[in-house]
Amino acid sequence: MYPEFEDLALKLFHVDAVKFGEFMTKSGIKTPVYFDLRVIVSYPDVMELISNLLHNFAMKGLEYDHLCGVPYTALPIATLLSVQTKTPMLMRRKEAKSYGTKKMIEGHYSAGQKCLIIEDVVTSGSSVMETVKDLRKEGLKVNDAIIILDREQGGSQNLANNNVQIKSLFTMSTLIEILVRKGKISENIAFKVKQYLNDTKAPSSDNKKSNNRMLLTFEKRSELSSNPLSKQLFNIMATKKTNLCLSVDLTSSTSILNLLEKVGEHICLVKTHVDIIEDFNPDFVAQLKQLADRFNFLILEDRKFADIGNTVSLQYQKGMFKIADWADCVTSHSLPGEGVLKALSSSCNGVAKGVFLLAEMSSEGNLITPEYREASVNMAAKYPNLVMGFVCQNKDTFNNPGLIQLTPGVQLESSKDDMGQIYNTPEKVILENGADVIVVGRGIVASKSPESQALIYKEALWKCYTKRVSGKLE
Ligand code: 5BU
Repeated sequence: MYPEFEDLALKLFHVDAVKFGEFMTKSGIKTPVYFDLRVIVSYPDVMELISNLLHNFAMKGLEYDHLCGVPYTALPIATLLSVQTKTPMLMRRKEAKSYGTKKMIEGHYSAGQKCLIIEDVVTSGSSVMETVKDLRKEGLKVNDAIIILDREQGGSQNLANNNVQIKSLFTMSTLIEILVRKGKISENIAFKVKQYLNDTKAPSSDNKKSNNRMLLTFEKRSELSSNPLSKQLFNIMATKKTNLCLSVDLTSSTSILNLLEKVGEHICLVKTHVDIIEDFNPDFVAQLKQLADRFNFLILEDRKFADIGNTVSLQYQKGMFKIADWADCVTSHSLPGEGVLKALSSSCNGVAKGVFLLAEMSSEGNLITPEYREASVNMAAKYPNLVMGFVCQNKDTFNNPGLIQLTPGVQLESSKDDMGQIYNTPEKVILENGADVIVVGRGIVASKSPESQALIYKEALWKCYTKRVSGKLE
């Protein structure tokens, strides 16, 4: 072993890029080892050592026209290597912009050129694959990835299955071996880490299909769901063959009821904003519920709760709307923290009610960040009986196939309104972005014939869903 590798292993240990003890992973599993290579940006000598080793060892013999770091941790390393080797760099956007036309890859390139991937840590290989897929979509060839650490949990095999070969500076075993030899960790710790890594192999890309919500039918997902109302909604969709949610943004109760009378058979869910109805009254609610029973759809009040728990509890149960009495489910922001979910779960008098938590919005320039989205999903995991799914725009928001992705901002053509709403097409939101239930408002409500338009949407949406679960996308 070259001494530079030992030097790097010790440096990573000393800057706490690798830690041993008892940690909790994002998915709530205990782990005896923890990597956070993000800290290396604070240590220029470590950055320099890593890029030199990648250059002198991992990149040797590979052919490439471009370098592309997997966002974010590998970006500065890719930059150093780009400058060092005078190789142009490409950058992949981590977040797809919510509207259709925005480029995913920044930089100048032509189809057919080769791109080498740079990544810090590989576990299952899925982050590398996300970047590879976007580059390949642009016609670039991607055959190799260079990695700082391979955790040996199945990632290199998964990537090889997808024609990406990896070269890593360390495998987990070599890193552990150096740290034991240099007296930094005990044999006992090394044993525990190896055992943990063996027991927690990442699912192989083949097995993963059986748990991939993009490929599972609503019938199957109903079985996998632990939330009673999600189960019910999955079953309604499967039975009625519709994943259309109508957003009835009308201001008179009669116009809402008349519209639902006409389109009730085409929808799985109706979404209301009760506070815009000028003549709201208890009789409206009674008739709405009758229609829901007759046509077999659920009622979602898009209340977007966003206050402290106590106030939310009052807004949910009291006032003139008494939402808890009639809505099967509601939408809520996660912004105030868990209190809002506590309030909504304790306000149902034992009757199963659901919440769709906002993890993203469809409007241009909204302030939700990837970190906020992730924190919302983590918060929801503590309330599995309450949270039915997320209002969001991207499939990466969550993986659990028992949860439902509700996506607004949909029309037959991609466009925008003049107040910041962004519309994507059924194909885009279902096939690429992972939408399960699709919210359509003005696309139907403002059309000359809402009844025939609802049928057109229902059929277009269902066609995309069946194509998605058939797995024949590319
Ligand atoms: P539209 O007419 O299809 O634009 O109506 C969309 C509905 O979905 C409308 O009631 C919005 O309040 C709701 N909505 C949205 O458009 N975007 C979002 O991110 C969220 C809700 Br959350």
